[in-house]
Amino acid sequence: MWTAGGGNAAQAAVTPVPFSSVVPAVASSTPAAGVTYGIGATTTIYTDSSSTAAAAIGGYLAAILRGSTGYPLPVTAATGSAPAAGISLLLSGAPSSVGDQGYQLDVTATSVVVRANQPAGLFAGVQTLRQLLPPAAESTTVQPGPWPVAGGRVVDSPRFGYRGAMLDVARHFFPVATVKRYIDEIALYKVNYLHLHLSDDQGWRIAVNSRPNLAVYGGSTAVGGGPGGYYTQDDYRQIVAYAASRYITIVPEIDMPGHTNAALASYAELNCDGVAPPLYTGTDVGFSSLCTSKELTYTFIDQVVGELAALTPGPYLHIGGDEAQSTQPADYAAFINRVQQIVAAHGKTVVGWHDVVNATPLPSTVAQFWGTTTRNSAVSAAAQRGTKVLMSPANRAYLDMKYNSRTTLGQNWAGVIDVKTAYGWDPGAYLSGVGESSVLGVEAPLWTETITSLADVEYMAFPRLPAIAELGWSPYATHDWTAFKTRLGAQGPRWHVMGLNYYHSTQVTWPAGS
Ligand code: TNX
Repeated sequence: MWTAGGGNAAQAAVTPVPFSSVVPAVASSTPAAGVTYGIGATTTIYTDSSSTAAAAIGGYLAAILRGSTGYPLPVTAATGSAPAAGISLLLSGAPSSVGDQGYQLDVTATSVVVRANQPAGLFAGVQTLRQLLPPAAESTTVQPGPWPVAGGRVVDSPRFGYRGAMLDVARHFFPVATVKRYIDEIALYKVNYLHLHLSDDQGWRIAVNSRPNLAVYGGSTAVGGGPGGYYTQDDYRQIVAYAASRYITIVPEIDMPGHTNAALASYAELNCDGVAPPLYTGTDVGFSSLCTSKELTYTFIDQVVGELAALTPGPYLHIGGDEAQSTQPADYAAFINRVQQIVAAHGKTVVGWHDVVNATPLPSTVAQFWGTTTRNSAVSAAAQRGTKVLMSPANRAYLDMKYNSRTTLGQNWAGVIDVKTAYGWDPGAYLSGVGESSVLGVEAPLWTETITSLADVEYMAFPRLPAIAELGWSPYATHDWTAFKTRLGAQGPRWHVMGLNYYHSTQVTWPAGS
């Protein structure tokens, strides 16, 4: 038990959160028994004087903690490399082994020091620090405290470079504020990519200046016939910038050649017969296709990809490619091959659902595995030839699957997925013939045929998203369901404070207050 000293008379004894409670599990840690740092009214946040990014991360941390502690928490440039008393965020002195995304955290009785080689690592270290504080630290109103942080050292870095979430904004549209909130929620678990499924049969959600009908008409409805919506390019830039401030890269997806009814309805000339179909608000898949034999189709794709690439600072552009059941296999392969060239010409790396391995993937093309088996000969053959695979097995990582038969939201075509199932697999050894070195990372997709609100998104993502995030970040040596269900449960009181609408899975050990 620890009681904060000086300056705050009304402090109750509070046991600091142990390093073993952090999600994703940290790669290594050495607790210092009996040592505790306490954030207090005079705490200062020092940031590396050479880095505006470090200053921004300090400002981000201060903004979170000012609300709950009520302390001023000034953010100021660190002088020299020796850590002052207080909290320091430094881009020096981290072991090179933590790479670009990892960090070292040292907590003594007088200081908290996060060291990293790159700002992304500092940001990750700050997420760990947040989780080491009591859940009340996430409150937006002033709480009594105290604000202890357990003493010792954490040295932490990710297993995989890509840890993603996907949000389908096509089946139902979600406003910018919802996407920003989801970004904040996934950042806490060191997720560093957010894939946005921007188009599908039921809606086109991004303004394309050269093709205005796509958003204005193609975006005018949704599954079930709602009003739909779309992001203006300014909206989209805001999302990209907000994500970047949380060290999350947006991966935009335009799904093609299937899943394109909204586009086909918006421009008649995209159809082989020149006739635009009506808008579609059902949930069938596999009925639509761009006209792969028309030259105009590729001009269209070049315009769309060109505008999207210009809005995308990140390396990846996702071309979908799934469930193209209305496109002949030879036409599909030729189409995907040509679209890969278009994406490359706009300076981006292609990601496609794993169906794209049926074409000829460029050496850089990433295949996103969404199958429900642990054997896929086309994907493993591609991996043998060098294709990198992003792991999203639908019966493990799909956040739109029901938790169990009583879950009212979601689907069950890939099975029901409670937390133990979501957690219980090894991305580096899951797919036969696709070894760790072929795996780029993991992604948890949330399809939204049945999902219509932020509350729904949260309910399906939590607590499974943190489970997938841990598979992506933590060394497999830390994998342990018994430890995980307690570590994950400790997030419950935090989500409660954040007003996050999570599913209270009976598989998880939730403490009081969650
Ligand atoms: C399959 S997964 C789809 C999506 C659906 C999803 C629903 C994939 C690449 N395609 O079009 O939304 O199932 O779970």
